[in-house]
Amino acid sequence: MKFKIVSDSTANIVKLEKVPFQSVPLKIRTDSMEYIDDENVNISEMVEFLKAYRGKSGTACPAPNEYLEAFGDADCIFCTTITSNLSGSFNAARIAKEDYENANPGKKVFVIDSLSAGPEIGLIIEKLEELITSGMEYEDICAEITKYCKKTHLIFSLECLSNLANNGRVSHSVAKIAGILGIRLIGKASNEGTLEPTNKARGEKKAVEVLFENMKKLGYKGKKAIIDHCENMEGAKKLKEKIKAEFPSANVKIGINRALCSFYAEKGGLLVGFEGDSKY
Ligand code: X90
Repeated sequence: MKFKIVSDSTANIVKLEKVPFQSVPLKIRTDSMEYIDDENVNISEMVEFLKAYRGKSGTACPAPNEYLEAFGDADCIFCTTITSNLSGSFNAARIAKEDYENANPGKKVFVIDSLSAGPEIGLIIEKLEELITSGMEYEDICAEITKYCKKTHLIFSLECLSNLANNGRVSHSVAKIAGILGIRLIGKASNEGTLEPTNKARGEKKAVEVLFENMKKLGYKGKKAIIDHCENMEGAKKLKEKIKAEFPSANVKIGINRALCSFYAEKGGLLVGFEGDSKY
């Protein structure tokens, strides 16, 4: 059995150690530039360019044939996508699954709508890697990962929501909250896979406190967490220290937002995926 994990690039994962993996890039477009969200994009340069840029910009999800190509010739594929509520990526992956299974009888693709973005998808992918490596059967992995997805959460702190608002992913009134200098909008991925504001915080220190409080409200008790930042290593480190101070044995990793998540989370943005209580 040849297993493969495929994800769109919103997972912020470029490679995996133990299982064949392929990231399918989304694209970021301005009037003059196109950034393909793969391992070659210079993210700091892109973020700097976008900060100064005043024209129109947007993003595009992969087409079904890009997913098909990524599936390659594997027998059992697990494919994760950003929330279907904010992007067409899941739909494209679902079409690719139909085509792949029709063209290759006996082969299977399990598509997972993460109802989230960034490091929560990262957690799901790392769990899939663990389950596949343990030698579990395809059907059992499908059942296990479905259970796991109920316990993972995403919260975030954003300094600027201009790109989210300009591309219709949040209302302009929500975006305005974070428009004031020094104010961060804290929120979470709702169970429906939308962006749900929960708090406002003034300054990084306060933002980190609120993030940690919110993690605990969602049932975080020192298990696995991934903090993906956009040009904000300081904030990510502060949050990690806070978690470790209360849960010394917690497995907390810091990563970076790749191009798509950086476009929307913008400079200073922190996305935190973690294991907590069951969502429903
Ligand atoms: O199809 C496309 O063009 C991609 C559109 C993606 C839009 C949303 C990206 C969000 C990235 C920002 C904060 C976390 C929000 C999570 C809500 C579920 C990350």
